[in-house]
Amino acid sequence: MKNRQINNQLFILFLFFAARTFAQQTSGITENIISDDKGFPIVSKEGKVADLFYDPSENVAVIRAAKDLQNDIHKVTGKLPNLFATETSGEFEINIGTVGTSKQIDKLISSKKINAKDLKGKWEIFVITTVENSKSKSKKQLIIAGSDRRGTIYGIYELSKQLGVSPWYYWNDVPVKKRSSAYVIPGYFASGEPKVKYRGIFINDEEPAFGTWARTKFGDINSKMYENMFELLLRLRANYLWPAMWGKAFNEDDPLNPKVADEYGIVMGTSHHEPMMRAQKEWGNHRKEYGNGEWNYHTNKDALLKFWEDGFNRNKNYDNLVTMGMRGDGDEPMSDLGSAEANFKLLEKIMQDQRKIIEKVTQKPAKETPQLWALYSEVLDYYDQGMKVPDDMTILLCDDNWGNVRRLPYLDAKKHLGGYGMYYHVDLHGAPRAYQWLNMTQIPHMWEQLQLTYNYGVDKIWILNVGDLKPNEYPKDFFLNMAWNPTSFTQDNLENYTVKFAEEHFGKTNAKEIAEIINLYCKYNSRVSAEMMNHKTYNLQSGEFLQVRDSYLALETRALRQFLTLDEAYKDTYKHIVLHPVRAMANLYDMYYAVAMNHKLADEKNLKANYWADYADECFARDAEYTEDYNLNISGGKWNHMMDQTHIGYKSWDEPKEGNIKPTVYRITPEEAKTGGYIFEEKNGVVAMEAEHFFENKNSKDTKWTVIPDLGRTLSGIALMPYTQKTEGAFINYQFKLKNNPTSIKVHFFFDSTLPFKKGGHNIKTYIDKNDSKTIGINRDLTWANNYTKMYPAAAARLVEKVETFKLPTNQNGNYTLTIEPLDPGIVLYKVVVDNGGYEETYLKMDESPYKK
Ligand code: REL
Repeated sequence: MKNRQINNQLFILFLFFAARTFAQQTSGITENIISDDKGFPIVSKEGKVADLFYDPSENVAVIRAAKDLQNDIHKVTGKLPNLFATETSGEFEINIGTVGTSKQIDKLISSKKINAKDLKGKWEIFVITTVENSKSKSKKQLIIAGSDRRGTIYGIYELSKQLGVSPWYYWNDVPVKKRSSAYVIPGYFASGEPKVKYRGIFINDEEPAFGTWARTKFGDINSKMYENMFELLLRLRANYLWPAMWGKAFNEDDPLNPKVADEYGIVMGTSHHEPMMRAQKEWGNHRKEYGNGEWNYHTNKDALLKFWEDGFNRNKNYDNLVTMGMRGDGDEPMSDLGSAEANFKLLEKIMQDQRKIIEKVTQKPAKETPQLWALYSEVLDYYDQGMKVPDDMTILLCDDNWGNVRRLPYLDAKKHLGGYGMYYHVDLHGAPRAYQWLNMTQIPHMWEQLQLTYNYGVDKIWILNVGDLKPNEYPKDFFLNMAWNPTSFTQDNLENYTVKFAEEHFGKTNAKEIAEIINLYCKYNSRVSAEMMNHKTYNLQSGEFLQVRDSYLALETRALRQFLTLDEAYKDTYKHIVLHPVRAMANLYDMYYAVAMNHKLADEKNLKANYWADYADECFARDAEYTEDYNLNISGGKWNHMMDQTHIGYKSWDEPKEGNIKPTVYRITPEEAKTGGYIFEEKNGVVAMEAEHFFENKNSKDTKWTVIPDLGRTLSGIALMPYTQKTEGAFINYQFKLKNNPTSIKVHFFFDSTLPFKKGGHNIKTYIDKNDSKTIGINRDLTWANNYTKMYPAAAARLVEKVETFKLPTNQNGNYTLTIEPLDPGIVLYKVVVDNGGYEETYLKMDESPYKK
């Protein structure tokens, strides 16, 4: 008996540790807990649906989220469960509740069916488990229990997500994954505490895109709109928001805003430079009521204190994380008091006074209201110079607006009690150039900087400037996932994260390819932002520009190929988060490449400049079409205006006010056009010259040197035409510069595989600077007698190569002219490569070397 007891105890201990291990594994990226047929039936195979219930005294935010679960089960399975504010008589029940509020959950803790340690006194933790019903052993309950209201809500949304409702269902129109039955696998699933306490976003730089979208869809950036945003935050296990503030006042524009935020359970703040829960715009709105003074603590202290007190008083009953301190009006530095010390002493005083207001309004010590002080821009200097911050206040460190953290706590210094936060950007309206159009951030960089951030003890607040939110869905998702559990991400599992993100949106089949496309476009975009790029960004001459443009076009092809075969249901979502960003940016690369080609060819007075001018114009027009397609066609126009951001033609940090500016291109008239004049330079031991890029040529009496565009493996061919006329007196030459003065040089000539249609074949005379003249037969041996060894191979290669070594004249300072005289008509020259030691066998016969004209 005794032994049995010990065994039982050991077994319970084992279960406990198994559960703990699971808890650790499941924090961050969670395991699958849903099955089609095993465990607790949310909807059974027979079509029976479990009831949902919560305690009548449960927090309104939990009740609201429980209603979402009710709807989500319906959306997924087609069965609408009952939702009761009391225990039901149903056979299977889903019991939703918060420790300390729900009597049922508290009982389960007392009866040790839920481990108290997993929930009590914890921040935003949840447990999902199945237990037997207390009233009848044949009845089962699925428990979603939270340590606090958000813990319970996160548990609810975890179940929703696992059932098949993506957190992004509204914002990315992700289709619900339908199933006829859904069971929760038996087990004890605990989320673990989030490693960062406040995790949130800042809607910023929201005009014209986000703002116009919201006004068109909801009438304003109002509580109807925010409901969707709050829900998204909760579904992504975030808890904190800095609302849009460009000429906007969250608490006044729609007085329901803060109330609704609270009904969702969101902690509200204001941006880094808007203290005491008041938007900067409110100062503009109410200045007169406060005596019409300045935004200056020196000259207008009493009015400002009153202004702040009124604002704080208005919001006192909600869950706030209060921005403290003060900057100049409109996110400017405060006026300089002459010395750094005087500046920060004033700031210290301002914060003390603000804290007095908090104490007066809340009737509690200031430390009981969460506060932050943001070290944005010049404010970091005050901190570095030793400004004193109250112990309980969180110091919000910042990045440089581009995703590089500016300052971290010193590892060996005494830890500031209020802890540290990080304000991070994936969007900027600022210097050196705004980036606001598409996502320009790559996850590996974000991870690298954020793991650094976390490892230096920054874990109280992580807040991300997401701009308009919409084109930044992916980095936002990553940021919030990482904020929940930074250490669950390593350099080796970042790719898995993207696959999971893709899977959540599009299902398993397409996920890997989508993840690769997303990662590649982020990588390409993080090289240079759309707004920063122009026709000079990449090196045209070296082939770099062609390479990056072609890579982007190849990526677009991959995205389009996938789009075409994708299930219809996913097409809108795919357009939002894959196809639009890829094709719009590929088009920009294509456009700037065309502009670069146009400028170069126009400079050379090459008529082909006109082709590239038209090409660039078409790309510009296509950009507008893509924008329109996104705005008007995705999900029936649901996202109208979300792509309104200007992104072409920036001349300073700020966007051109007249909208996208078409890049300047030049057109050449036939009268202006000039050919020849190319002088090549050696690069990597070779001088490779396309045949049409000659220095000089001379026609024979009745022929003309004629370029046959696109003939051959690379650029074109050049020949004396017509072929029926004699070639006497004609020549073409190539000028080049070698880095040294070799005594002899090898030259590779590449011709079209013309057969010896006239007896004796086709021949050229060739020499360098009138020295060492050679006569080369191009095709004499391409005869039937050699059909398998020479004729067919040349025909299949569509190329004839001849190699000749020339003695070089001395005293040339490296400058040479290679001349070719065709001795017969019908010879097409493709390319000439001078080998000064660097020739390599490549199929396209070496990239063209740099030249001047
Ligand atoms: O990106 C930032 O953090 C700031 O430039 C903005 O917060 C800024 O305050 C601006 O939107 C308006 O003032």
